[in-house]
Amino acid sequence: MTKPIYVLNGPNLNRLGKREPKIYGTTTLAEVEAMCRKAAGSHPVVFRQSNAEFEIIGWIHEAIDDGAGIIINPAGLTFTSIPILDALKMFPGPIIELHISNIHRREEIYHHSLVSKIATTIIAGAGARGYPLAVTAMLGLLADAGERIPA
Ligand code: DHK
Repeated sequence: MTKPIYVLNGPNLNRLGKREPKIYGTTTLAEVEAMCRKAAGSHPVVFRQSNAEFEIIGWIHEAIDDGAGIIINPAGLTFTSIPILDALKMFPGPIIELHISNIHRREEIYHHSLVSKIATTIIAGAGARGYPLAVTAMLGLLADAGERIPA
């Protein structure tokens, strides 16, 4: 059984498409999910979004037991959530931190990611295209680690 790639999204990302389009673009979260599934091909994907920290932590715990890799855009929780960092520290597989915008070109409050302290790699500033990019990178990381990647 191929363990899925978990794609987890934090607060306000449910509003993609309408949320500050000059920063986040006009792609909706549903369209992002479709992009991820297309990029994953036959590899299973669990795609979720929540505005609640506890739900994201619960999904990380689920991934610890059942997931191959985690792609996470914690959104605003990126900079504040030690519980999310602590949960990610328990995950044995690759972690890709993802941001639609380049957080380092934005206001100071967005410059200090807690998640970067554990992430295998970081993708920021590629817009919504960063998501399929992250899935492709994750498939490569899993292949490198010897995880079975369907042809
Ligand atoms: C999304 C958010 O909601 C912000 O809080 C982050 C991130 C940036 C993004 O670019 O995807 O700072």
